[in-house]
Amino acid sequence: MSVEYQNIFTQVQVRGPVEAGLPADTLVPEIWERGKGGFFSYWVGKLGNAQIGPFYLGTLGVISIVFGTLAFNIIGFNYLSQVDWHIGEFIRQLFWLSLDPPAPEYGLSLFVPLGEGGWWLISSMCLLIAVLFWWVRCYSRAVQLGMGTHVAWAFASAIWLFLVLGLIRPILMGSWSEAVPYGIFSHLDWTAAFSIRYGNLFYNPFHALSIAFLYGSAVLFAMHGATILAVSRYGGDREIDQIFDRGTASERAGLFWRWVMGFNASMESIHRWAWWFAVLTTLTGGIGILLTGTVVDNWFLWAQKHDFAPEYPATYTPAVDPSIGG
Ligand code: 07D
Repeated sequence: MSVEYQNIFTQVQVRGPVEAGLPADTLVPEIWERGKGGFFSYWVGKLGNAQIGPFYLGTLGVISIVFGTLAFNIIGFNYLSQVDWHIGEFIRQLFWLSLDPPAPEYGLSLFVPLGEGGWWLISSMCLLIAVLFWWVRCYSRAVQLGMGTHVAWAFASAIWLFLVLGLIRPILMGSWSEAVPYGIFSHLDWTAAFSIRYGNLFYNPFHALSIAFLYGSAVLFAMHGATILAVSRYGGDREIDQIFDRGTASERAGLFWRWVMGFNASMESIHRWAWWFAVLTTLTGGIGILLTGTVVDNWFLWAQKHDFAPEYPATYTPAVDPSIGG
């Protein structure tokens, strides 16, 4: 048998009793009993920890899952009804099916015929409740474990963009029809149409910022993941222990980056870099979408006004609209 190099990333799958972790009432008394079960999966162990469970299913989790399941099923059954309840067609056309928001004439009405956007409104409300309750669960589980709430705040940034797209901007624009439809290709079409309608989103500086942070997140993650893997043979996976030690994986990793680009992030700061880049992707994105149609109607003209998109040459003759004649 070949001996594989082992670090805490590549754990040998030793099977002992299921590890329950801290008692659930470590810090705050609980009304919920944490699940007792838990099992091991070899293949899951290839991706992460081999142990699955025990789960903590609190009130917030139950509410979130119930409303999330409702949203998912309302969307799915609407798709099914669109193909006359034919399962084969449902599968064949899945990517083209869509549950759309109400048409513009309904404005912000909450009473819309079910088949004309009413189901979209109901599923959106369910989805909103599910996402918000999942956020509170995420926050309260962290507090329960005596952790910081960094994950919850990063999640809040994603929810901010989600809320701007589906709730805040449509309300400011006075119509649910502004919101994103629930469908694979329909939401892609919506995205492209949105960009064209508002004069090319590339000229929206917040879209640009969002892209910079998105790409930046990918680069940082690649650099950090690769660096830690590269020094895991020296114990780099014990990141935090190594911050103050000499001769460690950490020191080599830092030295490597100082050799390569003259600067190195620290074991702690790299995680702050990653957190901020990820959070700023959706934070700036939400600002960009919020401004579109509310404050700025055409990003290309806006960019021309601010001297970073070219003016058309003076010789340019505008096309004549044939319906007006001329
Ligand atoms: C969407 C929000 C958080 C999600 C949450 C999830 C559930 C359950 C279940 C439905 C991802 C809640 C829900 C858990 C769901 C059920 C059953 C996060 C989201 C909380 N763009 N663009 C961005 C690029 C162009 C356009 C961001 C690149 C064109 C629009 C990002 C290019 C056009 C919008 C980005 C490019 C256009 C965006 C998204 C290149 C036409 C947005 C960031 C190279 C196609 C969004 C400011 C993100 C935004 C957005 C990248 C091109 C339109 C940086 C790389 C010019 C309309 N674009 N884009 O993390 O924020 O999303 O814009 O061409 O709304 Mg863009």
